[in-house]
Amino acid sequence: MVEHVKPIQPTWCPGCGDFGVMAAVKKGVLELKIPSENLVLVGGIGCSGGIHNFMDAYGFHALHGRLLPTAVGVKLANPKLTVVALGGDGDGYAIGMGHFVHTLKKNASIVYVVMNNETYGLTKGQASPTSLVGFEGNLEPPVDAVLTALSIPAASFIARGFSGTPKEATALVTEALRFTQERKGFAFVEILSPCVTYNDTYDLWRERIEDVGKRPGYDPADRGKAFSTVLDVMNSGRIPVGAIYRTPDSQLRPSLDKALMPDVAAGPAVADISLAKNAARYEKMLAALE
Ligand SMILES: Cc1ncc(C[n+]2csc(CCOP(=O)(O)OP(=O)(O)O)c2C)c(N)n1
Ligand code: SF4
Ligand SMILES: [Mg+2]
Repeated sequence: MVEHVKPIQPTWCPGCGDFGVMAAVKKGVLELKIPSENLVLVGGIGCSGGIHNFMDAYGFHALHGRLLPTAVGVKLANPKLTVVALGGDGDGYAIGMGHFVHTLKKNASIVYVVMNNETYGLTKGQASPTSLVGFEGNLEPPVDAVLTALSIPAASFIARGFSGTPKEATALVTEALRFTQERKGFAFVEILSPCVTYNDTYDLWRERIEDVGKRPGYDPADRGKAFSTVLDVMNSGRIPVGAIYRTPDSQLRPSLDKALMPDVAAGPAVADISLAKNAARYEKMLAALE
């Protein structure tokens, strides 16, 4: 018998930005009518990474920084599934940074949502790779994951939203979900998601965000222009948000899942591995070992 486990109430602090991120993901899922049995959420370790417990979908709580290889594995096992990896800035850009870069390069059709609060929320507010100089004694200027993603030629959808502007964040997540449903490749959406307990940045971010799409002549299909505009916005002391880059359809290379499994229904997880169906193949494999 299959047991249906109901989502639990979120355990986040009241006002945590992650509520806005979850609302954006839920709205995107509802808009695209993705049935819960076809949706897999892979959470990282951190306050943010618990999100899969609060939604009606399959969930996997990965090791710290290892949610991306797990999510790619799920997609390759059954490409019919919509796979969304969700974690924090500490999980994704510190211990998980190597996986982040290589997952951008691999380009499997999964969504990656990073809830960036510029701190390690779960472990009580230490500096993370995105913390500003001076935060909790931090001496190092922050990394910018959007610039990192733009520098990787295979990265095909790159966006940044803010949980304080829910309509825009929802539109970005929905576009990312649609992008991966069409098997176009990896969709990366960082959402600025304030930690009201250890780094309350709501007012600062509300004042500082700038939608790159509103700059005259901005073209999200032009990677070079996207890079220089993002830098320009950052150099003016603002935070670039919006649909920053998407590879035009004419330039898309096949995603990893499409290249390996053109037939979406033929994933190894749904293959018939019964003895009756495969005896001849198994015998051939055994003979090859002799
Ligand atoms: C291998 C390993 N190292 C360290 C930790 C301790 N740890 C738990 S959560 C976390 C960071 C969480 O920060 P972030 O990913 O930004 O998530 P947030 O809580 O801010 O949402 C760390 C370092 C761990 N659980 N596992
Ligand atoms: S500690 Fe911060 S990140 Fe964690 S639930 Fe509370 S507000 Fe959110
Ligand atoms: Mg964090």
